[in-house]
This record gives sequence, C-alpha cells and structure tokens, in this order.
Amino acid sequence: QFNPNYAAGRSTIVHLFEWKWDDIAAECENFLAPKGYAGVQVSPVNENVVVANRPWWERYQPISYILTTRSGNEAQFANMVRRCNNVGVRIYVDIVFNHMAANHNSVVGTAGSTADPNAKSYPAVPYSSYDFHATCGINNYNDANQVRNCELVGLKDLDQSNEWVRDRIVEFMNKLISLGVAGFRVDAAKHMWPADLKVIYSRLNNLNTAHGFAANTRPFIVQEVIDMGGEAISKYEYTDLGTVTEFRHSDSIGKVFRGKDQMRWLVNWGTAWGFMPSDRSLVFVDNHDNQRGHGAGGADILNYKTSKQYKMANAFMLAHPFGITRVMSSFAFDNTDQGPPTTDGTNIRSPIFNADDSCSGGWVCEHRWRQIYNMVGFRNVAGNTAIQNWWDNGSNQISFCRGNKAFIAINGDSYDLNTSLQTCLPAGTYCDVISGSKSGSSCTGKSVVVGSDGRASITIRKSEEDGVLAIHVESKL
Ligand code: LM2
Ligand code: CA
Repeated sequence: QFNPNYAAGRSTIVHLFEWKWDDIAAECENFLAPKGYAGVQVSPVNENVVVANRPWWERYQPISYILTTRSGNEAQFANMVRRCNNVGVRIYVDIVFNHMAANHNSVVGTAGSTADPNAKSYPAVPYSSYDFHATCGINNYNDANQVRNCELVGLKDLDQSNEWVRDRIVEFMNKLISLGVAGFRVDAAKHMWPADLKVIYSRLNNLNTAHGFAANTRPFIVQEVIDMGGEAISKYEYTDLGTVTEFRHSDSIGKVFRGKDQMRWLVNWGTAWGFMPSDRSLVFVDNHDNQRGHGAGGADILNYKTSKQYKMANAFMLAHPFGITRVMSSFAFDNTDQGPPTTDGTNIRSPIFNADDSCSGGWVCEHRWRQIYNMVGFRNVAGNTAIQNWWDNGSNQISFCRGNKAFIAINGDSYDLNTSLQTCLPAGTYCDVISGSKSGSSCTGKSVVVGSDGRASITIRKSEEDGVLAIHVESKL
C-alpha cells in the first residue's frame, strides 16, 4: 500500500480535477504517456448529490456507490482505466467514505437515486441510521473523538467500525480494483479511526493482473490527513497504513517561492522541515482544496494564478528527490465554490487543446505547461540519484545536480543569476527544458555548454519568463 505501482521509469501523478473519463482516456494516450506521467488521480467516481449551481464540492457528498457522475458512467470509467493502463498510466480514485451527503432542499443523486439525509437514509447503498455515528458537529480539533465521530460540515458521519459499513466500502473499493485501478486517495482520513482503516485496507483485493499488475500487488493508498501541527490528530498515526498527504510541503514551498523564506534553506528540504519520511509523503504545491482557500495553508499556497512562482515551485518539487510527487491540473475559477466549465450549466465541457499544447475552454491544464511536463521528464531521467553539488548564493539563487543525470538552477532573487556552476554532466551542449524543448538535434530554448570539467556558464535573468534552468542527459544536443 506504499508503492504507487508505477510503470518502470515514471514518477509523477497528475490530478485531473473534474475531468470526464472519456477525456482522461484520450489524455493518457495523447499526452500523459508520451510525456512520462505515471498516473492520474481522478475525481470521485460514485454517485453524488446534485447541488444547485453545481459547485465542485458536490462530489464530496456521496449518495450511493453507483459509478455515475458528471465525469461519466461505469462503462466509460472501465474503458478509461483499460486505455490508460494500456499505455502505462495508472488510475488512482479519490474515494469518499467518511460520510454521506448532508441535507439539502432537494436530494437527488447524479445517477437519479434519492436519499433522506435528515433520516440518514441512503437506500441506493443501502445505509440507514444504524450505520452512522450519533449526530454532533465538529468544532474542536483538539478532541480526537469529536473529529472522528462527529459530522464534518454537516456531512452524515458513517461508522466504519460497523461491519455492514465496512462491507459496503470494501465491496466498492474491490469493484474499482477489479476494473483495474492502481490505488486510492482516501478523503477525510483524519476523520476516521486508523484501526478501522486498517481493517478496511486489509480486506482489499490485490490489483488485477489482467491489467498488467504483478501477482500479489497491493493497492496504493494515500490518506488525506491535514496536520500542520498543534491538533489532537497526528499524520504519523496513519503512516503505517499507507502514504499520507504532506500538507506542510505545500505550505512551506508556497512560503519559500512567495519570498517569505530564503531558497538557500532548501538545502535540507525533507524531514528537517517537519515532513514525514519521503516514502510516506505525497507531496504537491497545491491541491483542489487549498488552491481555492479550502483546506490548509491559507494565502501562502501557490496556484496557477501566480504562474511564475508556481512554475518555479513545481520545478523545485519535481527536481528534488523528496516524496511521491503530484501535479495539480485545474479549471479556471474566480470564486471558491465554482464548479468545472459546462456546455449548458450541467454537462461538463471537454478541454480544448491549442496548437502549443495548452488548454482553453475554461481549463488551465498546468500539466500541459512545458515548464511542468518537462520537469516530470527530468524527474524520470534523474531516477533514484541523490542530490550533489548543492550551490547557493547565500540568498535565493540555488543549483544542484541529481547524480550525473540532471542539473537545475533557480533564481528567486530580484537580480540576474550569471555565474559558472558545476552541472555534474558530461561535456557537451544541452537544451534547457524550461525555456524550450529539444527538437531533433536543436533546441527551441536556451542552450548550455558544459565543459570537460562539468562546469557551465549559467544565466537566468531577472526579466526572464521563468526563474529556472534545467538540463539532463536526455536533453543533450
Ligand atoms: C475533504 N477532506 O477531508 C476534501 O478534500 C474536501 O474537499 C471536502 O470538503 C471534505 N473533505 C468533505 O469531503 C468539500 C468542501 C466543503 C463542502 C464539502 C461537502 O471543501 O466546502 O462543504 O466538500 O461538499 C459544503 C459547503 C458547506 C456545507 C456542506 C454540506 O461548503 O457549507 O455545510 O457542503 O452541505 C453545511
Ligand atoms: Ca468520521
């Protein structure tokens, strides 16, 4: 449950937030596999309550485990998983089983099921009031019992110690495993008892060998636990069960790249910053919650709107060996409730792809930004090499090598970086994969000449679009 079960040579998950299954299937084939992405986190797959004006968060209010949402139906989901696995891209499902839908004026689900949340009745599962904790609200995060046994923002709180509830959850997850998924993001894990999660995970089947997984492969588990310190519940209560979202990484990287902390301190990036061990930490610059002010981190979190710093932060995350990396892919928003782009107010609109690979039609597609997908490639080339030859200028200019495979320099100061640095690479001319890409034997961006001593003259001007330069053995011209 700690291994993401990636295809060989790949390393990064992209969260295609609110994408439709048919579009993800095509994206695996046309873009993600060719660029070296390892997997996709998809939005919740099971029936959710339909909320007026269709906010994104309606998908965190389950009505049943029927696989019909605005992203598509069961046949489309199954087809997507098969097509993505066929090109070596894994699917991870965002799974919501801490709770069921809260009460609303009218309660109908995306598959047409009805429910009566006031009575804790969800007949399409079925769940009844026996399956839920007694009604109470969460308002004190210093009380672990309350955080786990009471209702989060009015969401009816399932009792995961109940065998009927456990069976329904395990049945749902095993169905997804049979369809070929590689693992799960467990929503609101902090609001469930680790002992109950342990029982649920232990009852999951091995991954489906008909989808290319080796026999006896366990599903990957990443648990959403927001622990910035100072609350009753610790992320370390979950690290024996699976990996955990490292929200301090998101918070700290935001502060550094917003200039609230100097980049030279990144020299000991990792557990010294209060992060969990690397192999237990799911790391990200932003997620679907904190990019819009929900969840943790507040105004320090970077998102696509501050694109220069955002790209720099993603480049550093992807260049650094720490953690299991996840890239966010958003739709554009100007208010925090706004749902994905639609054609008619209801049906999600497909992204439009431009000639330069970027998206329009309301989709941001950060994963299609050259500076981000080329750094996914960088991470794949760097593999399990260590950091060496760390350099900094005493403030916000840094560089380091990943073994003899790859080199990155970052300029976060308000003046040019222009100096000779050790790249650890063999002599030759390299294409900077931030300002451009290697195309045949030429480079569409800046070229870097590495001498026989491994040193190169590196320039990143203050005025450049990006504050990063990155080269690696596969960008050699
Ligand atoms: C999570 N982690 O623990 C998700 O990452 C987060 O996105 C979910 O909250 C949350 N757990 C529950 O699954 C989101 C959103 C909330 C939203 C809930 C439920 O951040 O704002 O709450 O989903 O859809 C909304 C309203 C809230 C209302 C509630 C119930 O914002 O005011 O409470 O629905 O109707 C009365
Ligand atoms: Ca709970």
